[in-house]
Amino acid sequence: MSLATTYISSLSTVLLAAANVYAGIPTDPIVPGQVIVRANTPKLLARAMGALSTQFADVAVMDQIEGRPIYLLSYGLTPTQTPTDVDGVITELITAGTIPWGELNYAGQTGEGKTDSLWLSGVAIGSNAFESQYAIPLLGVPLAHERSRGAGVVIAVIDTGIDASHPALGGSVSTQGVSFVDGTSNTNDDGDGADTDGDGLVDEQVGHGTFVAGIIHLVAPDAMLVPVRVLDSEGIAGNFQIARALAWSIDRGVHIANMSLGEDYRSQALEDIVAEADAKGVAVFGAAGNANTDDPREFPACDGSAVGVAALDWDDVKAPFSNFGKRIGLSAPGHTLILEGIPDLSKSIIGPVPGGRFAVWSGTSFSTAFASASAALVRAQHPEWPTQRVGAGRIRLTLQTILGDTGAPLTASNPSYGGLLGRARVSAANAVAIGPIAPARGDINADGTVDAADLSFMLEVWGPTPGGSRADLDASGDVGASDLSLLLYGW
Ligand SMILES: [Ca+2]
Ligand SMILES: [Ca+2]
Ligand SMILES: [Ca+2]
Ligand SMILES: [Ca+2]
Repeated sequence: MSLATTYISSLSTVLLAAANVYAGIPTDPIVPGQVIVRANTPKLLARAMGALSTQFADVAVMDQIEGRPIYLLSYGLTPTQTPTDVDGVITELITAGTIPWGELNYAGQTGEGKTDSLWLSGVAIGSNAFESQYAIPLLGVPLAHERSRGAGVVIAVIDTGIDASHPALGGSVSTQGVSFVDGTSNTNDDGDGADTDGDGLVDEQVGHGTFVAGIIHLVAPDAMLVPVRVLDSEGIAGNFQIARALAWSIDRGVHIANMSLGEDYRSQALEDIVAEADAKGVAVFGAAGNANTDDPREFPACDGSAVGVAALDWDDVKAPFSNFGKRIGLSAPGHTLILEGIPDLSKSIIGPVPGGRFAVWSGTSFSTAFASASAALVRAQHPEWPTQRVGAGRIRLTLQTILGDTGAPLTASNPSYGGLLGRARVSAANAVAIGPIAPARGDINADGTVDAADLSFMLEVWGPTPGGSRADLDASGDVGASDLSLLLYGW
């Protein structure tokens, strides 16, 4: 399915039940002619479509979030109708109890795409600069690696795709990702040569997912990354597809979902799936946004079931662009110093971009990657989760609490933002200092050695494991020969 290529702005009222009071006015564009509804039975869906058909032409089901009764409906508009005319019908359907909610399909996007922030590459920016960027010693990553490298943790990178061939990603990208962009299975971080959002920039967010993945891999080198391509080459997707991408990640058995994107419309579709993720032990990390504001809020960052991440500079001072607010969970580095067009590489966020290159960039997308990867290091220390004490529904909160309690305090460096940048700036070293040493890759039963017991566990679950398994060492969705060779490598 291709996304609508034209967008219109609207200050429409939100189409939620009255209990959901929104804190600001959404500025993200509506995808016209599309409405999302939850209809819990086929009969109720038919009733909702019937009601829509009394006022709109060609009402049809375009798509469904797999396994959930959440539908994307299309409808035709006459020249005198506007997309928000659907509002009245939705309100009636909610009042009648036919559907619990319905909403227009707004677009979400990368914070960087929203502010036309582009990555900057150059010959001087190489792998050495990448590996030694300021955030690495600041977070104590080398020390953290003595206790955890993220083995056994699977992270969904819900983004523009990943260039898995980039040397900086070193075999960490699963071959079995998914694309919701163009109906293909292509998860590469590719452009299409077209300026589909009409902002004058062609493919301005190509490289975003690769850059984010590179940061995650640098911090959590033994974690496996699953490319979940949902943002187009402009960095945009409708919130139906964003929610669907997270639902797919849950079903795929990931532990962490990195969502370096946001929408300032509070989508109930996304909120439902974020709540499901949290209940099932999938920790969602969302970018705070790059508009230096707390209103309107960005979602999923400000969803109470997700971890919102703001961006700081090299001195733990809030990045000028970073959003803030009481709903933000954590902060992490995300600011690059550029003077007269030249980046100061000692004060830069550096990541891989397609074509084997490296670039500098600024944004809360990247602070989100540092935070989610630090969480992956902690998650790897606890292969026993969920347990009775840390049930699935407490995993996200436990990770957030550990990172918040062990991080660097921010009030002294940010006196004007007390309590508005999350609990702390993440410290990977401090976060893993309090838990056990994480098992190595291949130590499936987490007893400290890779041996016959792990092999026998692997052989027991040999074959497809679509919902995830600790024996699926390369996060390919099945346990097979490549997992066996990784296990033997660590023997
Ligand atoms: Ca564009
Ligand atoms: Ca494009
Ligand atoms: Ca073992
Ligand atoms: Ca496998």
